[in-house]
Amino acid sequence: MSVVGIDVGFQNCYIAVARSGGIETIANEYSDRCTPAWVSLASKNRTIGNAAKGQIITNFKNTVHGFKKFHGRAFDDPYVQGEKPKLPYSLHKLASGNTGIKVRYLDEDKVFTIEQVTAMLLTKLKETSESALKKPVVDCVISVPSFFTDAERRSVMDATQIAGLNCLRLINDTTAVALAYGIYKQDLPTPEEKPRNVVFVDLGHSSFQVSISAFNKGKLKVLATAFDPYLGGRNFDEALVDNFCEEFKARYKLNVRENPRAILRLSQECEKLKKLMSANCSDLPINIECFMNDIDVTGKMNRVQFEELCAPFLMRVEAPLKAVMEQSKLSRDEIYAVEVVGGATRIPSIKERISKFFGKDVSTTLNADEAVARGCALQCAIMSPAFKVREFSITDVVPFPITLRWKSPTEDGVGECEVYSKNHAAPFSKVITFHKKEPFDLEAFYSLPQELPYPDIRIGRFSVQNVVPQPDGESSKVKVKVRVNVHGIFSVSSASLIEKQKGEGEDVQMDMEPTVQNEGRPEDQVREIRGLELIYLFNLPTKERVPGEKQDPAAGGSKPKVKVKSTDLPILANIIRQLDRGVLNDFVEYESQMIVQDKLEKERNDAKNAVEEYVYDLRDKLCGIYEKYTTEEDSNRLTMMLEDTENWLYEEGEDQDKQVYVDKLEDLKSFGQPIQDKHREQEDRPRAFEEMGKKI
Ligand code: ATP
Ligand code: K
Ligand code: MG
Repeated sequence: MSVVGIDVGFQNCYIAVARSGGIETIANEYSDRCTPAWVSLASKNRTIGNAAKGQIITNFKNTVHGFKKFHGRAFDDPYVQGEKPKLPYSLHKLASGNTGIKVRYLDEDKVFTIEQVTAMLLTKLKETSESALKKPVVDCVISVPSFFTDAERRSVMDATQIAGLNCLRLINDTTAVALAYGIYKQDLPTPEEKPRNVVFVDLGHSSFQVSISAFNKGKLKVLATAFDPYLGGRNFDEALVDNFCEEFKARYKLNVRENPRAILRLSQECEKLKKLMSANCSDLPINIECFMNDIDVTGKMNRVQFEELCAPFLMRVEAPLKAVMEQSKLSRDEIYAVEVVGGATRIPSIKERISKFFGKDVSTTLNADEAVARGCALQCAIMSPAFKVREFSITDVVPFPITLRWKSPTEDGVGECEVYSKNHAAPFSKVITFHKKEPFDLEAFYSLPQELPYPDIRIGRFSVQNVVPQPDGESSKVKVKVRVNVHGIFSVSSASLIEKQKGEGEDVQMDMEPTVQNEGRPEDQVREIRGLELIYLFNLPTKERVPGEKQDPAAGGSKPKVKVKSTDLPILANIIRQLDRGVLNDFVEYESQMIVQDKLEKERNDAKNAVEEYVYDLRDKLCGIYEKYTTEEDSNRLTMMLEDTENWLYEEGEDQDKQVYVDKLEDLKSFGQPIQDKHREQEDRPRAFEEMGKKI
């Protein structure tokens, strides 16, 4: 069983694996530990990662990047609409209203869903892991931003399924970092002592995340998270691009904005310049040859100018820091350390601002690029039976409060209950008891629209079916289990109808606010909501329950146990933005077809390259080491043949089936091999004598 952790970044992906020696970040076929989140579609195949990024200038319309935040988003979402004009490829409104990506693939216009595109990237990361581990990879843990909503998380989960991965957990970026920080620490406070509170900051290419975790030996508890989902390194690149677009317009009369290729090149150069400015205060140049209309352009900038230009973004650093501190109710002197990761925390003035806010130096003890992936791999190792890892429990938080709403005969016709408050512990199950005579719907939604990164607050509708009254015509007790699972996804996971048996006592009604118990034994609370529906809330241990495991409906209650009969009720879920399950299966199938297509295309190319290499190699040797093993006439004839083959490779042999190249190579070898054999014989002879000599 493989243990793999994947950090799927907006720009950069990293993979960490567990091997007997420990957790290791692995490199791809370019010896690069970073795989760019790029996918390029072409007429015969797809290229993904580094190779795709290389296609950006030549095949920009079909080279997709910066798509991570289209997960779970409607096409009409303001963020999607805002991104659209900046992208060199086209977005497309799917029939479901979701965001699709339109490209040319296999010489046809194709629209891929965001789940499919991320699946392509995951396929690549899966293959990279498989070649490092030399075995199939299925199980993995994948990171997502802590602010990802249900729709986004479900969409990422669908992508993992399309790619043939079994994602054991979607873990929040900063939680993965916290795990990577804490699990090796030998000096954490004991469970009885005051915890060690550490702030984790991740500023990536697209987003800014902050969390505070409290550590004790063997566990971490996330206290709070805060974020600016739209602040990242890309804002700084874009500010530079805007600046130079203006400048080049004034100085060279170039309208850069109209030329997507030029914008792409300028973006790449601006990112390089930005990185250089992190290490350098002085004026730094930007030079692009043949930028547009054969004009070479130059510009320069220094750090002070850069900070001025980016002041609006730098100003946004403080708000999430403040928010996370307020939520945690900790004072600054209760913070043990501030650990920063993510590429954009390398910008000096970002570090300065963070350090100034907390009144202490930021720590960079973790690898800024790889900590997330390492944390994911650690989580995977903990969950895997194949590895023995130090016991370490994680309690995460719910980022946005979740409310359930249902039709009710009282009040204004609706009942409502906030089932998960902000920063509620997760994963977490609750059981709610309703008194109903007929089937009913539960609408789940996010309670605070202003906190959500997009305007749609809906999560889904869950219809509890087959509810009937008691034989005496009274309402039945219906226990509904809701859950925020290990991926941070909400669902109404099960429901059961409780039938009163003879001799049952009266319900004891208690009016008590639910309190959240994160650790220790599960504890029940009962409370009355608006005088009618009785709600039981009880906490389950954070460990995922075995599916099918039945809960004792009367477990731990404060009232005497009564005989009850419980019948499972079906739940019909209608989830916002979710891919149709049938379509999802088609995508699984289609992804494997594309994998086969890529493999065939690779083999075809390899066969072609083999012909080309043979031509060059044999030609070299004919005028070198093979010279004395062939007649001049044979050699000339063969050289001619090689030249013909070379020309053929550029003309009608440019684009042939694999077999044509295989046959061609065989053909050439039938002439080359005898010469090679003669040469080897001669080479081997003296060696054989030597060997004999040694024996004698
Ligand atoms: P996200 O976390 O938003 O999904 P990501 O994980 O892909 O994105 P990272 O790899 O953490 O992002 O960071 C990439 C960003 O960091 C880019 O904007 C990159 O330009 C920036 N970056 C990397 N090195 C430096 C540096 N030395 N100075 C400034 N910025 C840098
Ligand atoms: K990353
Ligand atoms: Mg990241």
